[in-house]
Amino acid sequence: MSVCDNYWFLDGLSYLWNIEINTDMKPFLPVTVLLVILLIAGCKENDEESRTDHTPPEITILGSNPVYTRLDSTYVDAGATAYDNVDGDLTSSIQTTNNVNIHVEGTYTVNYRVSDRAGNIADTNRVVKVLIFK
Ligand SMILES: [Ca+2]
Repeated sequence: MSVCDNYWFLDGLSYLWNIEINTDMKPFLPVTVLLVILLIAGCKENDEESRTDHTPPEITILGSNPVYTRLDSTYVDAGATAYDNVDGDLTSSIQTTNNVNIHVEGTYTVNYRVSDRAGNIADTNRVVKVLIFK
């Protein structure tokens, strides 16, 4: 019985190729199956490793916290960095929510949120106070 049957159609002409496993190669089949099983087992081990990570990333807020800024000035957030015990540098994955309205006096928060591959979430805020300086 053939293991692989490949049909190739080229330029309107059909060519039929029957590739059968040579009887000389049959002893290697169990080895191939074993290698595939080992590969799958290896992938599962990696999954287990990421599932045992229960430590959330650490977010470091850059610059001042809180920040005091003048009404109607320009607020440029200094950002944050994130580092995880397993995934390493996650700074580029930080989701920043910045609702500072520089034209309305008040206290605002800039939120930084990041998750590692295992799903542990880190969440931290910077306080921004928009003030009228007299
Ligand atoms: Ca982690």
